Amino acid sequence: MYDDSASIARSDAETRFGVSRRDFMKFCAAMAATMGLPRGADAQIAEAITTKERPSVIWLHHQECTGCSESLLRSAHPTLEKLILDIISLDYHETLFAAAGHQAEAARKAAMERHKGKYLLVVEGAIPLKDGGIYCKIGGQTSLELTREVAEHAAAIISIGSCASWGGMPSTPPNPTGSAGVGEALGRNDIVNIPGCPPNPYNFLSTVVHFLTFGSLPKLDDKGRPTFAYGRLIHDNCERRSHFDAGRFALEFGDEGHKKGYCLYKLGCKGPETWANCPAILFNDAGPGAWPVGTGHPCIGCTEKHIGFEKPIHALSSLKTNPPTSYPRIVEEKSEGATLGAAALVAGIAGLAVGAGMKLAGNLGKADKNDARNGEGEE
Ligand code: FSX
Ligand code: SF4
Ligand code: F3S
Repeated sequence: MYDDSASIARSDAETRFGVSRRDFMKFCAAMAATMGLPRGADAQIAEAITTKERPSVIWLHHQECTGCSESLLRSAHPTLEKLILDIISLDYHETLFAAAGHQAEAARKAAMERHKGKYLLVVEGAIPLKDGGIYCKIGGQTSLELTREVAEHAAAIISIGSCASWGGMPSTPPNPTGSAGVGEALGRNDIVNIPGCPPNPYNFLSTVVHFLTFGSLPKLDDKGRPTFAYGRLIHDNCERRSHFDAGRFALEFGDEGHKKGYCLYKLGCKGPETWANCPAILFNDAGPGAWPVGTGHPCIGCTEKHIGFEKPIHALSSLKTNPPTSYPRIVEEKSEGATLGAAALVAGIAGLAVGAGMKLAGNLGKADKNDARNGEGEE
């Protein structure tokens, strides 16, 4: 049960965000479950979102395709998109801003001044370092100069996408512009990296919500990635894993094994050396199997430094885990995450909560009549 303050927060949410209390609480539960937080954290999140000042976000773009912004802001459910823009105060974003030129730069400087030491800097895209950084300039400044200027008084810096995390696609060898990630470009190791090309929006959003709720960043791994999202090997959570363990592989696209949903290891799947929650939380609320391997394509390791964009797509992956001594049954079903009803029960169990959280999030914006079915099965 929720305490009184959370109840107040929930009714505030209805008037302030214009979404039903039920949808709002589902969203908060999804964030808590995605992060593997203990039961009750959803109420804390709800209270923080409704009572605290929205964090000012300054969002810079460098060498990239804008896929990170696209995947975050073009969600399947208008409710979610609306909530994102209500949770953060997006004070500067080069591709979304209606203002242009001097007006846009003035807005950035005003936000930096007003929220000095408190704003979040989000960087999308790699920073070219070669030849004085001339290969990407905004408002007369190089990417490096602009990022340094905004980073100086930021409360925290988040690199969204593999480009900003460690160079990603623009840094693919031979890397003609000397592209690097934000950490390398600024010489800092305190930056949160949310890699992926594009990254799953829930991983970014959960990080921001953690910052807003607890005033701190989530636990990070040695590559600066939140462990709640990048703490497990894709291979260990893949719905095709039983085929791998039993030695059943697709050898060519479209062959019998591929049609039967066999393991994609021999087509170059990098799941065995890539840490991410893709099979658990899926993408774009598009239903079961909505992740690269689920659609029949090998994982290219887009969240993994020195794998995605460096290792050839069809090169065999290194194996970090060994097959078990006994073979499991053949599983043909695609991953679906956990059910909504299960989410309420497992919110404190990190391993399951990730899938549960996404299932909750996936149901955002749906009519309440659908809720009766959740917990019993999937549509
Ligand atoms: Fe694109 Fe973002 Fe890839 Fe990079 O995502 S989806 S090229 S990680 O910076 O816009
Ligand atoms: Fe899944 Fe790829 Fe591992 Fe096969 S190699 S089980 S397709 S992650
Ligand atoms: Fe990327 Fe592999 Fe996930 S390609 S989206 S890390 S399944």
